[in-house]
Amino acid sequence: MTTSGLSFPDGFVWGTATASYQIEGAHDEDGRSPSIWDTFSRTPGKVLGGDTGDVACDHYHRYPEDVALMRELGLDAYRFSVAWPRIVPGGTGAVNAKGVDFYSRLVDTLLENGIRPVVTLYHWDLPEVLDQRGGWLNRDSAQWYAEYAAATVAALGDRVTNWTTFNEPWCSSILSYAIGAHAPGHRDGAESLVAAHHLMLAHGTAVPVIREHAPDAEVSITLNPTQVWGPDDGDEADADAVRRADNALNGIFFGPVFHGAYPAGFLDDTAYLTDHSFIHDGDLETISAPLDNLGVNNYFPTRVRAARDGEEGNTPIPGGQRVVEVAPRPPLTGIGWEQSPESHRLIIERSARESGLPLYITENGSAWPDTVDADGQVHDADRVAYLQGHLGAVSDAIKNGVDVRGYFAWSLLDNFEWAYGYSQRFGIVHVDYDTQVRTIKDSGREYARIIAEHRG
Ligand code: IFM
Repeated sequence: MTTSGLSFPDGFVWGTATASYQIEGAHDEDGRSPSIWDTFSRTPGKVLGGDTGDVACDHYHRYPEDVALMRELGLDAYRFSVAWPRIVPGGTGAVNAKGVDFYSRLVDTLLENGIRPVVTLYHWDLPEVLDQRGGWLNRDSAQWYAEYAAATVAALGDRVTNWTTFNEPWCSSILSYAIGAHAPGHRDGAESLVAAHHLMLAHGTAVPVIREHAPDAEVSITLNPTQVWGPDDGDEADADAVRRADNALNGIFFGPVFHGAYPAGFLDDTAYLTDHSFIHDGDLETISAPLDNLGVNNYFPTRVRAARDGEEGNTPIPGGQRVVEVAPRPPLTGIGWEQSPESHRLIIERSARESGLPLYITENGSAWPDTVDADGQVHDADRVAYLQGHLGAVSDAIKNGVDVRGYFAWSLLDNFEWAYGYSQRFGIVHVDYDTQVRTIKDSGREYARIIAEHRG
């Protein structure tokens, strides 16, 4: 596919993204305390192959080499997350100077290389000590988080101008507390609603705190909305299944964060789980604090239908009792996710309508079973095609009037893919986990070519 017909506005930001636990390693160095992912990955049966983030890509020690790779690729920006257990190892209280120093050096190195740091404050690595105090089920988590955010922004806010409160709170709540696939691995629908609410409360509580410490910065949240498709057969039950799935996947965050209310029907649909007494007066005003932009992470659409006579639903999403999630349609990526540039465009357009804000595509990418060939190169033609197709969708959304200001490929490096361990490679740079040798894949070179072709 040629990408010359794609169009991106002047100043469009080209970047890549990573997350602390997925790449840093150095799990017990310089005062870092364990996170819920250290505990979860050490729990037998939770992560494929028993893999952990103990070493990961050793980015903690190799960040200068990784920044040099970014420069070679011609990136404008690098989106990374800060590990709360490095900054405040006790969860609350004392700030760890060595942890701060690591991110300070990383930020300086990026800036010296002309790369803008785009920082996420929470990408799933809650300090384990806080989980022992109830984690996101404890309403105090909003204050714990705001304190941690204040310490981090106070330390880096003189140089970092783009702050994101949370990455994909859907994963830290529904996937982690209802489905149980992510840390802390609970399977309780009611808990997942409490966690989602407290994550949003933490977000809304921290927004003014971030602004206080970095008055000129842009503040955002990154959500992972997904286009929900039903059979489109005019069947009322199927339409209701789509509505319920859409509320539990998208509306649960779009509603409170951008409209100051949970989506229509959601509280009734989930009343079998809880009386919602965790929602206090004033919470929704706090949660809907004005933002400067919205980060959108999107990889695939979701397909559902209604359960038929006597059939059970097959998904534990809250309010989804009669929802059946159906198989993705080919073509699939290596991890088994449906490839659909059309759904990518649709969800970008929806995100713009819901938020009324400029957007950044803060993650998009695909996993494939890459190998280094005899020529020393990684010929990942499937990832190249996915990248071109999805950038085409971004360009189409822009042509349709959406204010998309940047795209961050997931991911800079192959890394620890959560419950899949190291079995899934998302990087545009290959990592040999035995030697830590990095090899730019064909997709990385194609991304660099597209960047050069379209740079304002
Ligand atoms: O690896 C993850 C990332 O941490 C969050 N978004 C989705 C990616 C691929 O699963």
